[in-house]
Amino acid sequence: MKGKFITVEGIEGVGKTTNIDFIHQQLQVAGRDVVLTREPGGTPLAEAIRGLLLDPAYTGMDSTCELQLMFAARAEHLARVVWPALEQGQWVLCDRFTDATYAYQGGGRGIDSGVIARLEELVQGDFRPDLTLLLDVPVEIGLARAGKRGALDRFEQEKVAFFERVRNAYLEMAQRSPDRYRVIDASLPLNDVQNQIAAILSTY
Ligand code: Z5A
Repeated sequence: MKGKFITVEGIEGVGKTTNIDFIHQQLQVAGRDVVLTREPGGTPLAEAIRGLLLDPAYTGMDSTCELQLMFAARAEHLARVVWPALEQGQWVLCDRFTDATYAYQGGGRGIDSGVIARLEELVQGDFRPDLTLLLDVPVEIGLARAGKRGALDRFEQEKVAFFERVRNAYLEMAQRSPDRYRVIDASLPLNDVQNQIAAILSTY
């Protein structure tokens, strides 16, 4: 692929939405032609699947159903948005990707990582992000920030212990893949968080 694939990850309320426009802007200033997208979602069909996944009406959804919906949305997103953009030399900045599946469906729901790896192989082969920015905060800070936003989606209704497992899964992935991951202390004031991001992007 000619372009670069950058993903942004983290637990609930960590500040991805707040920072992704900043990251987008930094990349554009550096002269990159950037496609900004998200998972689950990014195409009309994948956004419809996102609607099912987040809808509190489906609280208690079977976890393997949830896993397969994540990968169904991802297959569509990769085929229609991500791979064509990268082939044309554009950079793709994606709000969450497969690491979120390992963190939420693996760490959070307890699905065996070998099962996730088989779907990963089916849907994306050996395609992986070039760079992953992990915004990290203690769970209580993330949930306190997210709690100010009003109605909770299906994931946001989970308990603290779920998000602790998700956070630990992310930190373990970051430890295992130091070349791809950069961990950002997102508990700091926004300006300090964005200074960390800018420093990372300036060396990339
Ligand atoms: N999911 C999954 O399970 N498996 C998968 O494979 C994938 C996803 C791809 C939707 O994701 C759900 O899908 C997600 C995991 C699951 N569910 N959860 N949890 P999402 O990314 O769309 O949803 P989200 O994690 O809830 O993201 P969000 O709602 O966009 O939150 P955020 O982006 O991390 O936070 P924010 O809205 O930018 O910030 C929250 C508040 O904190 C806001 O008021 C900010 O002004 C404030 N904030 C941000 N930074 C700071 C700092 N530094 N200081 C003080 N206050 C701050």
